[in-house]
Amino acid sequence: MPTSVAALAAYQSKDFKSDLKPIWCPGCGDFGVVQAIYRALAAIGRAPHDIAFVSGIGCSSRIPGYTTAYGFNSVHGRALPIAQGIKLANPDLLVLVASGDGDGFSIGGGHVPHAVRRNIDITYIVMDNQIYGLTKGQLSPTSPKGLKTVTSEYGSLEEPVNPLMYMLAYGAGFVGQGTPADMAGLADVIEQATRYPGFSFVNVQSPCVTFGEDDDQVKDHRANMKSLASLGHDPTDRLAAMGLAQGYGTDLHTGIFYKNPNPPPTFDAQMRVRQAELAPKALPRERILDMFVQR
Ligand SMILES: Cc1ncc(C[n+]2csc(CCOP(=O)(O)OP(=O)(O)O)c2C)c(N)n1
Ligand code: SF4
Repeated sequence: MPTSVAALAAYQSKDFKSDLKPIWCPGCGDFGVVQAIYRALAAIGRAPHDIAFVSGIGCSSRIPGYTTAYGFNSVHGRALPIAQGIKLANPDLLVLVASGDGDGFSIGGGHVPHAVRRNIDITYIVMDNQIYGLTKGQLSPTSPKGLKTVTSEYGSLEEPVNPLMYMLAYGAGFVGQGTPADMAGLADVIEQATRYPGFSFVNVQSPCVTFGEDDDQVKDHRANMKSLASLGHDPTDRLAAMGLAQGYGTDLHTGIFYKNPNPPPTFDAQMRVRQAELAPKALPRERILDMFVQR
């Protein structure tokens, strides 16, 4: 749905900025990501109190606190189940999740396929800085092979996870990527992901300037990024998306890898239908309370 003039007039980026001052290291990519999120939310035009923003634990997981939406800086690796619960409890909320690559693909990795296949309408934004930032620079699941960190003194021997392939292979209906080096492009991908009716994923190459591979990553991104649109990529072609996603780690493709042109019904929508069907047969309130009374 195109951004309506009324929605643009209703909210501006500053309406989503909280009074908390970010405590990220100067130059951290997450500064740019939160700005892109403000822009995307303003374009969507929903009120801050209509939005729930959930995160796990990590530098990136501070993001909800820097917005005026309802926020829940929860438990390391558990943002997805909490966000799904919130959406099911109140399907009218717009639910976003902020995570790090460690939070999302290491400790929380087991939740990812189930969130994708369940297809609850939430947007999962992962700040993929290829390192554990908050805990001072340990190897993460997306760290490149050979990376020297405090837990890989002689260089990592492990192949990194490819988050783009991961999500496409699990069947995510929307998979995009961006970088704070292209703020407008990143805001657009986040906006489109949020508008997608179903589980959507945005991988953000958000540099950790303190523990990352080098501290000039934003400059490198600017020099090397290539928009998928400029390559003529058709975002409805899932196999072509997988082909391009294989470049993760070497190519910096930005934009939409895949957007299902025929989104299937979401879990939350199906649940509403089921509830409506079952409503006449629902147990009376007294009977339900009775079931929970200790005997
Ligand atoms: C159950 C649990 N295990 C470990 C930790 C320690 N811990 C906090 S954040 C973190 C990793 C942070 O890395 P990432 O998720 O990539 O986020 P970043 O800080 O890089 O944004 C770890 C291991 C924790 N808080 N809770
Ligand atoms: S440690 Fe890295 S990810 Fe964390 S705030 Fe500093 S630069 Fe950002």
